[in-house]
Amino acid sequence: MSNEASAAMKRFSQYVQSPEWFCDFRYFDVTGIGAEEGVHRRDPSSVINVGGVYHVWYTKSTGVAQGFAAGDDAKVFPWDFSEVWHATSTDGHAWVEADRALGAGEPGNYDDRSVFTPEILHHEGRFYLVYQVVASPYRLRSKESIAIAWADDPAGPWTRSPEPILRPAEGGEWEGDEDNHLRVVRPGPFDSLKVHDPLLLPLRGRFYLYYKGEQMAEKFTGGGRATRWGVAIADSPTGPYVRSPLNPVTNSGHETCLWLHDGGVAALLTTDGPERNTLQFAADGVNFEIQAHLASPPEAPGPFRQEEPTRRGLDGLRWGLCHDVSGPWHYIRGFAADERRKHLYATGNPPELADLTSLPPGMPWEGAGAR
Ligand code: AAL
Repeated sequence: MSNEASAAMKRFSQYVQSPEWFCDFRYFDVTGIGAEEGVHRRDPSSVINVGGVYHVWYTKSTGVAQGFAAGDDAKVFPWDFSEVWHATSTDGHAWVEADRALGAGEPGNYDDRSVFTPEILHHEGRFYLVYQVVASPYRLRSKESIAIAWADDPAGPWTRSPEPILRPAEGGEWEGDEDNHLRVVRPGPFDSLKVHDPLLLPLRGRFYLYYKGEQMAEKFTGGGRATRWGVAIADSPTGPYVRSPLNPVTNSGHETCLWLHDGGVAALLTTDGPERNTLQFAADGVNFEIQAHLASPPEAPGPFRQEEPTRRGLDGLRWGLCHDVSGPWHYIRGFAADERRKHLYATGNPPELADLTSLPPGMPWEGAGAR
């Protein structure tokens, strides 16, 4: 690149130029865990296939969230007083809400208020749920942690870790005693208030627990809330987990979405930060680079997870579940990566979406509910 090139073209020469990672998205309604008056269903896990049946886990709660001003007994967020539920499907479209995987813990326990935002790992015949926990009372300054439960069957029974496997980082100091999460003497590390959105992947014989960090006195940046992702690594799924010295490993992103890809880890970052709405790849699981910018990606995506690490950029993001929180009752819907635009340019002939991908049968790609 000549020195006379513009700043934009110099930068462009450093981007991955392959269309492999580029796509648009389409959305479709699902039944069984879709919109329902009076119920919030949100933050679906990745979808896994066990013996020909799809499984998903998600946050479920009932009732209107009233906010922190309503007092210690009130439901403060839609994910307050939540449980982790499990649904199954044979076509990815019609789901059956099968069972409650986890309710809140016994009074006085680390998880006695709410358990929510689960992710699943099926590894060597065992199922692991990682999820968020909060203890009562739920206040603005409440710290939120990550716990794990394991079972030999997707329907449970689940055994919980006696303690959280990751707690917020030490080092912050509140200013005064008022319950104000924006007033600090020192904010501490990027994950000093909450560790959220856990996602567990087995990589190179170890276990990588990705999570979103929220800081005490969280800032708002040019790209939204200053949320970033960290990773903590262990030799066994249940820990002990040690944070990477390179944390945070992203400068952006909200709900985590990652999968094993080509010896490393691929990630879809959405919602917050200067690199929101990008697909990224880290050959070592830690040093992520942007591969593509995407328009209108799914919110809180839980893609269908292939059994083996994927080889092509989008194979970990073919279809999945996500949530819609635009109305009073949060609900789960489906998404699919749509590659027709680049095929149109390559061939002059746009194929049907279903011809491009290994999508499960029976989805209403062109019918009512697909947008
Ligand atoms: C989400 C996630 C976490 C937060 C809340 C519920 O989408 O980032 O789960 O705690 O919002």
